Amino acid sequence: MKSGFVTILGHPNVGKSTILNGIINRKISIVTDKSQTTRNVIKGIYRGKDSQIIFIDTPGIHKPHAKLGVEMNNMAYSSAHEADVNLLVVDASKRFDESDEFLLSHLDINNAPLIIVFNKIDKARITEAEALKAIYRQKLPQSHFIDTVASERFNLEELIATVEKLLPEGPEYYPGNEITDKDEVFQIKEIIREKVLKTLRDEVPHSIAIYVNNIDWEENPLHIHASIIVEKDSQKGIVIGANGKRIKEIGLKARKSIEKLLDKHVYLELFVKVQSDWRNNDELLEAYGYKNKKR
Ligand SMILES: Nc1nc2c(ncn2[C@@H]2O[C@H](COP(=O)(O)OP(=O)(O)OP(=O)(O)O)[C@@H](O)[C@H]2O)c(=O)[nH]1
Ligand SMILES: [Mg+2]
Repeated sequence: MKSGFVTILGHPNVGKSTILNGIINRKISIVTDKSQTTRNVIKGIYRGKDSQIIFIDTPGIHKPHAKLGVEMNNMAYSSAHEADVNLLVVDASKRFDESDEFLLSHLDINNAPLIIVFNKIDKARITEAEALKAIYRQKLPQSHFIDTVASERFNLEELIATVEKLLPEGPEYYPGNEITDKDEVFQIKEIIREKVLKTLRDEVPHSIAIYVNNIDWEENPLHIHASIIVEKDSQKGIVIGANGKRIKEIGLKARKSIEKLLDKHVYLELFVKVQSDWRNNDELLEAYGYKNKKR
């Protein structure tokens, strides 16, 4: 069988997680309209007729402003280095600029085949998309090209077929039927974070982390006690909202999604906690699950 590891790389907000979810046909990586939504490496296991492909969603590569961003970029770089095939996802509706140069100069693809995925072609003008492709063709002449609209699942089958052709013969890395490497606690945290991101605007989302204090798996309803971490008192007020309205809304939406995930009734208790400058604190980065393990 054809098998291997395929890393999904690119800038924030280009549609990497949407591609992963579309390929696996389940929402295993959260998606929002905000940049830097994904903060971890998330595997999705695709099983074809005669293939097994482990797609790896990564945080969007960007110029980091805090240690968290450095960790996030490093997760993407090291996943790229270890892949059998890499996907570089670009937003086809955007022009090539210095941030793309930054990304290309940092890419460490270790000679693995590269597919450049021109996503969001629904938003792009044909002439501009062609100009963008000409630039990539010149900079990365060995790479393969494909157009997609991940949010509509357009051309994802084609993308999978292209990957299959480039993969080596190999073993079935995951013989069971799991579709992701992430456990339920991780998924619960991500659901809560997604609801916070979708409820808040502007700069606050980047300052948020979720910490699960306790889950009582024996209780019915299942009792989850989690904290929304922010960096400043003012952000705490924003998350809570007037008369606690916003945190109630976050809690309600998160509870419904978690119940769907676990197929159980859930009692979700949310607290907001200030941890100043946690994004630059090694210990807290580790506690919140954002520290790279040394390989
Ligand atoms: N119009 C359009 N929107 C898309 C397409 N694919 C994804 N989106 C939207 O683009 C936004 C970002 O998608 P994500 O999948 O979260 O992007 P990402 O690359 O994972 O972003 P980070 O996790 O921040 O690195 C979301 O609002 C998606 O719904 C597409 O093909 N066309
Ligand atoms: Mg993402």
